Amino acid sequence: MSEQRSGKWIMHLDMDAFFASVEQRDHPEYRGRPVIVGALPGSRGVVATCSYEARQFGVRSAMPISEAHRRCPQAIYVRPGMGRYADVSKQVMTLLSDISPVVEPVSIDEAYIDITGLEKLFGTVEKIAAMTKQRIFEQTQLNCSIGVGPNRLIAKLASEFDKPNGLKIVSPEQVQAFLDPLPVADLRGVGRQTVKSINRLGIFTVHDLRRCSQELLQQQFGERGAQHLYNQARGIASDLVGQVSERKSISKEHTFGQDVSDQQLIRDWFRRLSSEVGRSTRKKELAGHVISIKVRFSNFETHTRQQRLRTPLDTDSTIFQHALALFEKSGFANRAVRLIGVGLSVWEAEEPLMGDLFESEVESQRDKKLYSALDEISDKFGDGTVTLGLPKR
Ligand code: TTP
Ligand code: MG
Repeated sequence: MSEQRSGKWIMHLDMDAFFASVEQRDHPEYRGRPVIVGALPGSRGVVATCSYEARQFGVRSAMPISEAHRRCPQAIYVRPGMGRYADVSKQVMTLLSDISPVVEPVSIDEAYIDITGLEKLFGTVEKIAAMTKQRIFEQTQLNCSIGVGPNRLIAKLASEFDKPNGLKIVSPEQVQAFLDPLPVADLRGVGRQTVKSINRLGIFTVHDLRRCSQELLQQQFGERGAQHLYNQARGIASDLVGQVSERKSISKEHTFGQDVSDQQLIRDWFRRLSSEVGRSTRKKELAGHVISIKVRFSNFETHTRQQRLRTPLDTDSTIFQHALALFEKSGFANRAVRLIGVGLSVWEAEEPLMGDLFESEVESQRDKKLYSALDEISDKFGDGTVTLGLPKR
């Protein structure tokens, strides 16, 4: 089964209820019970994630903890133990790279793996997926869901399809039949607002979407948005898997003439460097997945800090906000600095940044226009000629 004569096999793996499962593993008394990881009841924070037992009560990631507590007061509430989660994540990623040399971690509990050609080594793709699940379980006592398909989109949808503890293979011949009954909300970059506008057109499933003319989609979602939906409805997507490479890191740095402790000045330079990084990123039609900062103190001691992002960045203000937050969080803020830098590690955006775009369509379209106008002016007159009025902190 699942013989694929040409083309690729991409596997997507995502741990089930990740933080909550680690807690249940480490605290046997939590097993089989609703566990909510995140803020504690009585605070103003949110749910990071919750066990599947808690999901039955309607609790979800990012829900205010007060709402979660209303829905499920009997749950066990725990604060995240990031160190332990990061250790497990490392274990899982290492194990994946023992199976294939081409692994792309996309978040703490999720990765794409190119398993093309590994059949000779391990047997069918079904066997490879089952072996991966088994190895992960043996090493971590945790379940994951795996999807395999001819490209990233199908692999990702397949892993979501069969959650939790799922294993779903979609061969190239099965792609259309797999996609057609799915609700459009399952597609990438289709947020709540987009679903509403699509539903208004009488489109509910991928099958409906496929029958919709490209003109109509273009009228509604612009050329890029329409193309993205059109492609997804037909299972057309990138099959490239790769680690974020240094080569594709865009960074800018500034050395001060003399050591600087003025926080406002440092902030202004972070803002300026962020704009430069943003501009280069947009020019290349890329989006950043890891943001980094570099700080050199007067004694030449140099530090870097980086953070993987849940949502790709390409606007000056978001790059600036993340860079500054990293700086402030790192406790560097009260020392005199000699150099600062901002960097984004990027890879080709496999899809336009539609999640953001469609959530507030008008605003994002305006932002895009504004940014491309700013980019043009800066190209003509040099860096730093114009910057946006970025939020003051
Ligand atoms: P997800 O893989 O999105 O969620 P999950 O693993 O908890 O559950 P699922 O079985 O549906 O995959 O995210 C992985 C971890 O990232 C999750 O365990 C906690 C963290 N996270 C947050 O902190 N905030 C969020 O809003 C989300 C979605 C996840
Ligand atoms: Mg997960």
